[in-house]
Amino acid sequence: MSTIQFPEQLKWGAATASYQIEGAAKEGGRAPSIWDVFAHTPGNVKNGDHGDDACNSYHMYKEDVQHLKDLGVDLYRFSISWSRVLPDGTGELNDEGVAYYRHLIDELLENGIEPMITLYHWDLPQVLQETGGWENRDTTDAFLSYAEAMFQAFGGQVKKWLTINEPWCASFLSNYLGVHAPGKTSLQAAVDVSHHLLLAHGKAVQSFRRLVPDGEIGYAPNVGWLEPFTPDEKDVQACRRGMMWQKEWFMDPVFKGTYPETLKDIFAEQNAVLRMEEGDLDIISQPIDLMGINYYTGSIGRYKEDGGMFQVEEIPVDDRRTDIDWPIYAEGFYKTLKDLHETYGDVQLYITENGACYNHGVEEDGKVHDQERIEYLKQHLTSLSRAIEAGVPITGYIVWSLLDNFEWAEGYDKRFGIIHVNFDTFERTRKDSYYWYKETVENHRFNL
Ligand code: JJW
Repeated sequence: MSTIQFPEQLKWGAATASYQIEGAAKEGGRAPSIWDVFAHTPGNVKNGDHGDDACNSYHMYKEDVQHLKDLGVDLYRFSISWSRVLPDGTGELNDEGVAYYRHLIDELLENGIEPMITLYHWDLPQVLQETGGWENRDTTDAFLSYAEAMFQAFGGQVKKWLTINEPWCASFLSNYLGVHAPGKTSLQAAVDVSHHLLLAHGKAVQSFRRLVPDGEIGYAPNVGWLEPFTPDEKDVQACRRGMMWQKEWFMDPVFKGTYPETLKDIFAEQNAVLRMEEGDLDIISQPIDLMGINYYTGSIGRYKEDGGMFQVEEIPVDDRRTDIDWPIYAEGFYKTLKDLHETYGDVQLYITENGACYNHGVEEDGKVHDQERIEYLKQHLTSLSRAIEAGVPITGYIVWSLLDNFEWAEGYDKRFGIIHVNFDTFERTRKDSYYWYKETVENHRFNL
């Protein structure tokens, strides 16, 4: 038996997002977001599921904070529902919505848990979608005013902030692949959205320096690892193109003030052009304090002539998959962290999401025996520990997710929680993985 040991100062956390857990979609003055509209349109989400009630965390946040407290984590990463605090998208704050987050933050702090706020976790106010959503450059200013209002309201108590969660999902998956809200299938729309998300990020960072001078801010891109099938240059380049889509497209502008030319050219071949204004890249490349990495999966990439825009075919490393069908590749997590450090230097990294979908239910003994999730976490935390030992500056690890929740287009069938949720009664049941994580957090180590 070997032991995996973590530094004492590594911070541990658990994460959720507003639309996935809050429910109370029509309560407290909240207005609809693009996800309310998308989920209520038949055919978009499995089983016709939607976030109207979700985990009912809006009403049960005190219980949820107790689960966090008993878990022993340092951090709780949650997101703010923009349309709950600003039902018109901009303008007048909804006091009731602001009060909900204030109570949540107070509850966390009283229990010794540090809040980490994500400003944008995909739930754009629908009213802003009606004027073009993220395709409209004006939305970046709407985001800025929302961000400023939140910095002013909570910046005194909350010192860790993330602007945008998984910008690849919010742009390409949502506007080109059509899988997430608003469900468009236009590459030009997706390219515009990706630029505007980054611009909105940059604008918020600028203003954060003024409004929360003692705080730390960053964003949370998702990265799926791809590695070449053979050392053949064709496979190597195919993987580079595939990786570029999630990695360089969303990181080069922030860390280097450029977009990757190769990708601009590929998009242009599809008649999608990157439209920018003078000075945009200066705003986007504002220095940030931390980068959040969301890692779930990795694959082998192989050159394929008719393999889509990037001429790459993704092949699973082996046949191990989670219940959402994503290949398991823990080695890719280590390689991702090493690679990001080598490419972008010494930016402080938080793993803002990592976790696994397994759909175990509550058994007759009243427990949830999710051994597979524990194995997934062990493998990925082993990679994390190796990356730390190799000198990658990693400050925190935040598991996705505290609770089973509304898994977007997959609905409630796909469970990522370390706590089981019964979506009829909202009853929470701590899974075996909860107890395993608790012990790991407590001891800063686990046994393989
Ligand atoms: C890709 C589907 C091909 C969330 C994807 C679908 C294939 C046409 C999990 N991270 O719930 C990526 N998540 O809210 C944020 N991350 O393609 C948090 N990425 O389409 C978690 C889904 C995802 C995806 C889901």
